[in-house]
Amino acid sequence: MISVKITRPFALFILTFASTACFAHLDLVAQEMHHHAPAVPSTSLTLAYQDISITLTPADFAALPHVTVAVFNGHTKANETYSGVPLATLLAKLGAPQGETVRGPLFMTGVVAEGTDGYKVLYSLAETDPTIHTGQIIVADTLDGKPIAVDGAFKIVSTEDKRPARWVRNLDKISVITVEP
Ligand SMILES: Nc1nc2c(c(=O)[nH]1)N[C@H]1C(S)=C(S)[C@@H](COP(=O)(O)O)O[C@H]1N2
Ligand SMILES: [Mo]
Repeated sequence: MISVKITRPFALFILTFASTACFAHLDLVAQEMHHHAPAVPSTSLTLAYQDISITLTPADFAALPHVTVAVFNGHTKANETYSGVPLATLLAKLGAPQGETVRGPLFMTGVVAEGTDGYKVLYSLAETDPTIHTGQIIVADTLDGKPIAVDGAFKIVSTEDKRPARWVRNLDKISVITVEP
């Protein structure tokens, strides 16, 4: 007969660990599923790079040159037309590296887009740069000609994403970061 003796502290440790892992998983499921949990509408957009930070109001933002993109939302299965400002234009205001200056270690630069609910996604600087990557990434302030409204003043939209998981609603912060492997 093989008998395995588990001491009480060890059993407690296993229990704690297992339940933490389990709840961490549920948290991920919740993030993925409850897309329209009560959200705080974004009312401004802060752009940050190194020690530079710029905050734009919806009025400041509306005054910038806009582009329009037509996308298929793979989640709602609807065609959508967004109008907004290319992310590259916003990053240029911060003096973030772009174009031919993006070389070597600068390819380890990321762009984090965050919503008022704390939902965050990572784009790479290279994919935001039209001289490097195809497709468009814009910060939209209108959807089908109307303010985004229930999803806040701003939403980031990427034309190359089939599933809109990186289309952060209630967008209120964009940070340029160096990714450390
Ligand atoms: N702020 C915020 N944006 C978010 C999410 C979120 O939880 N919070 N979920 C993402 C996911 S996983 C999807 S599929 C889409 C769904 O948004 P839609 O129903 O408006 O298309 O929003 C994305 N943007
Ligand atoms: Mo999703």
